[in-house]
Amino acid sequence: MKIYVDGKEVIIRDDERNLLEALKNVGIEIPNLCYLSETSIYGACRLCLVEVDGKSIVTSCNLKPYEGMVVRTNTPEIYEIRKGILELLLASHNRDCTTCERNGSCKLQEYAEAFGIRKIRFDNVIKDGGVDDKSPIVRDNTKCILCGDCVRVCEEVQGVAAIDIAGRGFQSKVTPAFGHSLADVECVYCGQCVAYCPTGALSIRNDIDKLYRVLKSKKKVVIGMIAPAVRSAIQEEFKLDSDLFIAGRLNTFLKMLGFSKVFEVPFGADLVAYEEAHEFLDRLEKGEKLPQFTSCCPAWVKYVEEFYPTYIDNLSTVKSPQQAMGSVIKEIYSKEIGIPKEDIYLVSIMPCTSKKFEAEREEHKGVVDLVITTKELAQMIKASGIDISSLKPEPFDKPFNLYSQGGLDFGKTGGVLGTVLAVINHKVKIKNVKEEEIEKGIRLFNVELENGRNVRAMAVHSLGKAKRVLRDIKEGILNVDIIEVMACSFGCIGGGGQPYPNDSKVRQRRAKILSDMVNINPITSPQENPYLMELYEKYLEHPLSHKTHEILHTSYSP
Ligand code: HC0
Ligand code: SF4
Repeated sequence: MKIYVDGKEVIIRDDERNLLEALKNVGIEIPNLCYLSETSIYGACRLCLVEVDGKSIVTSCNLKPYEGMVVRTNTPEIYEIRKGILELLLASHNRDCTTCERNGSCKLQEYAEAFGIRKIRFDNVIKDGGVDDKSPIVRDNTKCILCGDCVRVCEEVQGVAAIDIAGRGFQSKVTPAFGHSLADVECVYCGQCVAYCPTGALSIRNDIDKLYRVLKSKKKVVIGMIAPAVRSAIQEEFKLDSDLFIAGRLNTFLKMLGFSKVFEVPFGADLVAYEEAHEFLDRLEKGEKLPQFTSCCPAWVKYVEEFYPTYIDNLSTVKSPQQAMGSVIKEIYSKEIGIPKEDIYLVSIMPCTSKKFEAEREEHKGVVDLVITTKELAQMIKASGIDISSLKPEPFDKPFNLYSQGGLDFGKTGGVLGTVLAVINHKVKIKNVKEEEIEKGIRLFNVELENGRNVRAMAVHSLGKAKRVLRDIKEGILNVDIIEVMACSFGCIGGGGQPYPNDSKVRQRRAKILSDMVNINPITSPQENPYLMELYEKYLEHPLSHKTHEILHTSYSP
């Protein structure tokens, strides 16, 4: 379709959702603070104004483009209105920008700068509402601009609806029911509300100071482990392109900081997939607790516990790679190196906010001592003044430095399932796999085994899609044997702890970066990981052994 924008002819797709998105797709970014392509259109901020021939000044988020449309996006009138809106927002905004967690990555701050706002004509009246920091997700209502993005993401994308807008007029605020803390409601700490919040109203608990304190005291041996998805995104914080060696550089940095060893969480992913594949084959054989649900995503596990407790037994009892590997380090590796586990301080570096919650769950206490996010690690690098791209990448430490392709692929949707299938293929041989996209976010795999058996496997990303799948299972419409669920869309690469922006477009780019890293690895299945096999031989005996149940398995609470 041909339209005219600021005097220029522009070709846009016929099926664009609205003018705002159509213009974005041809490189014209209309200012806005509340538009998300992932959710319904809300139209709260009124910044996305354009002037259209025959219509005057209108919002572009709810305007369908049509053939021959004549649009002006940046007239002096529009500039003035936008500036006025920003001033009004800032007048009721807590402007402690220098100490804000979102300083430098806040859209409101970015627009205030772009529109040259130096003085605000109105008094600064800050809404009270207090700060809720009882969970890994920190809410500060004094910085909320009521765009509603968090509410829509939580309800429409995640199917949780832990927060809503309550009250009227100036007293309106985003809050969990009855003014509770997020720590006391059904929130699963996926951090997707934070990923899409344009200001500092939602942020992630920052734990860097804790880590510095431990490093400073020198009382503990600090060991780190880096999750798969961190390396797909951290370079964004430094405006660098993808870098195949970034993980090695992160290792070098952590060693310079005082870490004694740094391991690869993808090793833990191999370990989990190996154990979980055997658990699945066992359930399949017995015909019980099917479909088996993966359990490595803590937000998904909490979702099942909160909303579908009758399906708790379907969750794999294998711990997540973070916790399984943490247990191996504390229970086995500590003895190997002759250091009491109490003297080890284990830090995991994750793209995920819910991993902070997972490490603090009662049953996992004392295993992973601290979880920091991709963004927190990037912040530490920035504070050090070190140019990360100039660091020589160092190999990770043995014996947890090898992993299969799938071990790294865990970081994106389908990775866990693919690795479990790779283990099965080593044992039973897979003859054929037919893939079908049921809908965006839900893929079904018909797996034909050489022994004549068929396995129906499913990979789902975002909890809203998981909700649909669970409903279909409950109603008997869907019949599957094993399901991988990752709470964040596109998997961990889109975790709440990843850099901003963290939207679908960025996530797709991260998926490609991770695939490139996966594809250069010659180890195709966990069984080919020599250190993993050695771990079983020396300590764990065999999958589903008494020993693995002690160290690698867990239970859940309704
Ligand atoms: Fe993930 Fe994981 S893949 S959840 O996204 O399973 O956070 O990256 O570390 O534990 O391996 C996150 C990423 C992990 C775990 C692994 C799994
Ligand atoms: Fe909703 Fe996830 Fe945010 Fe909790 S962390 S409020 S579940 S989007």
